[in-house]
Amino acid sequence: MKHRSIRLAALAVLVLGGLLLAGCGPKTASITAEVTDFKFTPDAWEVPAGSEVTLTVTNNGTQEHEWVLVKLGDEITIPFDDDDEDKVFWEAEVQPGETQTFTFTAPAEKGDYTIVCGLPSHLEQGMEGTLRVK
Ligand SMILES: [Cu+2]
Repeated sequence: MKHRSIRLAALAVLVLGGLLLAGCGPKTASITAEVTDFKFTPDAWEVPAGSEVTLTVTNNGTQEHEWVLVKLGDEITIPFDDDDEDKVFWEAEVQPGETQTFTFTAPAEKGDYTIVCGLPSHLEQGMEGTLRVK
């Protein structure tokens, strides 16, 4: 009888511990983007701050495209060139006709982050979106 209650207590600790870990573990999010010449669909996404994000990008255009996450508070100056590279938080590139899945850690700071395609003239033609980190 005594052994049984010890075992039950141990089980309770395991279950509670598991619940606590699940509650405190890294959040995850999955988002998708279709890129074409020259637009993101959708052009707005939401992820939890600090989450592990799975991003699937399908390029249905005829050219290579990028999904560039710009650091909070930084503005890209058109055209996107070398002086904008240090404003990049994270970026993905996908060749035409391909679908690729990436993972990255969302910024810890909440806010609306700018998404652009950094290839010459693509931002000018409308390849811009917003990632809301909340
Ligand atoms: Cu592009």
